[in-house]
Amino acid sequence: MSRQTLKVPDIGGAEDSEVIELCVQVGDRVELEQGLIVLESDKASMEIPADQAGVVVEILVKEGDTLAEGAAIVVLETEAATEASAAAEASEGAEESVEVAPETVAEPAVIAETVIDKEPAPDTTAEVIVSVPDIGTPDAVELIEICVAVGDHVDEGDSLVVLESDKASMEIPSPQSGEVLSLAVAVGDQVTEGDKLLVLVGNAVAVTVSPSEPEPKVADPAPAEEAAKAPKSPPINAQAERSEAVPVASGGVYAGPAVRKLAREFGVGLEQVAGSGPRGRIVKEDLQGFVKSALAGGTQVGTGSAIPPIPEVDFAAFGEVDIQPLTKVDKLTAVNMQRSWLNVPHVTQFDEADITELEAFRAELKAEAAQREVKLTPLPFLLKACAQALRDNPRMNSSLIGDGENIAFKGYVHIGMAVDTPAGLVVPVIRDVDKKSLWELAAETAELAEKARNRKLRPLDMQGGCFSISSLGGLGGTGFTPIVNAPEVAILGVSKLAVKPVWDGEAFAPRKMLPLALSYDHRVVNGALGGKFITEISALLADIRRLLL
Ligand code: CAO
Repeated sequence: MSRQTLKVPDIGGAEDSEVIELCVQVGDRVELEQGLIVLESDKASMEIPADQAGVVVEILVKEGDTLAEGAAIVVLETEAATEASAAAEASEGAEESVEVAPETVAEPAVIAETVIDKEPAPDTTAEVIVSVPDIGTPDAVELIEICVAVGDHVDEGDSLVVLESDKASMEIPSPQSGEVLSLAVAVGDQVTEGDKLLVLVGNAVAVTVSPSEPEPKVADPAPAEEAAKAPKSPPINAQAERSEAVPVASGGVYAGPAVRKLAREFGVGLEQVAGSGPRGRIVKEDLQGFVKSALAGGTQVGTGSAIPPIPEVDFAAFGEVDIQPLTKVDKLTAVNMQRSWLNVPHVTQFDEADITELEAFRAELKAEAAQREVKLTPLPFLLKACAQALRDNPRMNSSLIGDGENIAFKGYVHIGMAVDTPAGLVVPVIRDVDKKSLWELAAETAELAEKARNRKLRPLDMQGGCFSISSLGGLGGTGFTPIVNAPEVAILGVSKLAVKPVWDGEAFAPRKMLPLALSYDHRVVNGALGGKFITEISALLADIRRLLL
């Protein structure tokens, strides 16, 4: 028997990280790689695993302590000073790479960036390995289509494969022209940035894809600027790799790798589980509680809460049926909608904006729009009006923080717009709407809608939204109640304008009336604010000169 003090390893420069969770107690037996504590820096939380097995005899830290590399965490009684620990001691500090079993590295925040170095090719038949480029997420995504076959000639920019993440489908273009020599992937494979896709025989430029210095990535829903601001971490050593840093809110879920692994084993989607840990972190007990209540309620794990399931019906018993698989986007939309519908107490408020003058102005701009090669629909005006109303009413531009104790007021105005595509509903986000002109917004909305329909959106294009607009005006209908795109707190639904007789004090006049429906999260927005907000939007649309005020 011997006693070993386990310390904080190299955590990639994240000094002064706070202990937010103790995962063990005195007397617990811990296995190699089992989480001891969870540390949280301002960029990420990370579970610190045991680098040897044994029984905990003393815990040297408590929640709230701030620790840096080298700080003592626990004292373990290990079974004899094993060769393994002796070897570990001997190699302490050595920066050699260690193979890590894939399941022990759950969604690492620190991933290898790839760079493409272009150099003149020594010969014209150089083999070129084409790998998955930066796809804006460290998570593995599914390869759903291979657009080329061995022997095909491709030009630079031609689509090679299509990847589908939880958020979007994206085509990966060829970095250069050449002939496809071999394929390294198959449909259904899960791939991440840097994975080899295929080999081309190039004809002009040798393109090599090589890993560069690891760089921290902050995943959804943190805004892109955050990721850009994150300091470059120094090269991590083997110990730091095993520390399994995870994004604070990877995929909108805040949980450590051990809990993620357990959730995978239970087949539970963590987005269904409420976190009771610090800052809404999902801890093991939350997951166990969720599974217990799901079982007690007679529901299948993975289908949601203890709500009675809709009965299975044999549709074929009543006539011909064609069963088609849902797309990934459809499935994700279903989860998101159900999550919002069940979590957010919705109120929907209606109004009609008199856009007679706006439509006259838009008609006047038709020739100029054609000259600029943009289509000026009512949407850019709606975006502008919403941006101003969001600026004027900060609570509409906020989100509840998972701990239920705090609310985040956003200093930026990024607005999502629902786009109907053959693959399903997607919501690309237009950044800094308040700072853009109508022409810029017209061009950008058209470009994003086009990208959405051609599956060219990147995950980042759909992140960071503060508010959403769902415009069904081009399609018709007199009104609908949109579902809030949580954690946003409100969404504006727009229906088709209709010419209606409106009393002007002396007579009825024909006016172009635009039906608006504002749904909001009643935990954050009360009826008075909802009313004020939609009235302001109507007023801005009725007299767009007010957008200048
Ligand atoms: N009333 C009357 N006409 C309208 C209108 C309105 N409220 N809004 C747009 N139109 C007109 C446009 O001016 C355009 O007319 P012209 O072709 O004569 O110029 C036509 O309808 C088609 O517009 P559009 O749809 O091409 O462009 P848009 O800027 O209005 O909208 C986009 C772009 C991407 C939002 C839209 O195409 C779309 O996908 N909407 C669906 C959103 C959706 O699915 N929401 C549901 C989400 S919840 O299930």
